[in-house]
Amino acid sequence: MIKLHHLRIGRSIFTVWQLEELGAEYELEVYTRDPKTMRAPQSLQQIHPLGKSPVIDDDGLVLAESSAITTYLLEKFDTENRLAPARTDLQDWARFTQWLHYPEGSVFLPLLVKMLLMRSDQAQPIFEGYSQKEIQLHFEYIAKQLGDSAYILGAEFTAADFGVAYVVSLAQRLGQLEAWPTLSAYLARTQGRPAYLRAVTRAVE
Ligand SMILES: N[C@@H](CCC(=O)N[C@@H](CS)C(=O)NCC(=O)O)C(=O)O
Repeated sequence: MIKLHHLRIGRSIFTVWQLEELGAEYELEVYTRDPKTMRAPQSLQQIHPLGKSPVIDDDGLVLAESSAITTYLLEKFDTENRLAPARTDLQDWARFTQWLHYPEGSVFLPLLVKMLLMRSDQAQPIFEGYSQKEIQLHFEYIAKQLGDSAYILGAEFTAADFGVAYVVSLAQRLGQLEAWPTLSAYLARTQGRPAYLRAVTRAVE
């Protein structure tokens, strides 16, 4: 059975959610952050050298990186392509792949810079300018892609929504969503899904 090493609070709740959407059987090992440094405990490094979460262990395969985990779980459990387009339509599949990797690859960094600035008591105009400009750029892009659609690739929920919802939820935690009603509504919609609610209950978030 898959074991998910889940660090509270962070992006691995989105992997719990994925396991719930897929109806997979899984076990959770829960870790808590150091309250002073907010870093993961050393014990996570015994699971994977980077000491970060999410990490899954599936019958000896120890896998890190949320998007790689998403891809693996889709290959293993989404045999009927409920959460991702089949590769027979290469263009649809490529579009899906772009949205799968985009949150972690592009949106997370300016949000992380913003988070660090909020924890700092020194003015950092270069970093402040960078993060504000990039957050604006990415949120405009995401809001335009959403348009009137319920989910990032249209009317149907797909696995690309896990990562997008994660960065939007991080933005909400950082107080960056006020100017973005489309993104707030999207977050409420994704987090209202029964599988998300089950994930939060199971992980005691
Ligand atoms: N690129 C990785 C990032 C993993 C990551 O940084 N996870 C955070 C939790 S959101 C973490 O473990 N932080 C604890 C630490 O760095 O000490 C992914 O997508 O899984």
